[in-house]
Amino acid sequence: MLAGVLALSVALLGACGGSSAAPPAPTTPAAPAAAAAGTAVLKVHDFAFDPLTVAPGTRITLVNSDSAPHNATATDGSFKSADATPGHDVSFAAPSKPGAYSFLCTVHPNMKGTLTVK
Ligand SMILES: [Cu+2]
Repeated sequence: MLAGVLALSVALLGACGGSSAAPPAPTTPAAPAAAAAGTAVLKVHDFAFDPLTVAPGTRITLVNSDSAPHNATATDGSFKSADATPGHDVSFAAPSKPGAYSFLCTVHPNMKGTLTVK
């Protein structure tokens, strides 16, 4: 009986320790900083855009917290998002050229914002 317990212990130790099989490689990109690179969130709430500064070409997600649809359309035509209906985010690419881009929501043209690319 004692021998059986010892044998079991040895087996468990062997299973835990000596295996040369590598654990799953730590390739999961869990770092928040890395995930944030190249993407940004443009928040819309109370019929107003939050100001946003991004790097050229950043993928911007328009997150709409209002009960009406909104979009972000550059007044110079350099970008245009689809309509973000409530609870349905849309994304678009920031211009590749640095600058301050005025934009508006074509559903509510009095909604204006500025996207800074640098
Ligand atoms: Cu709107």
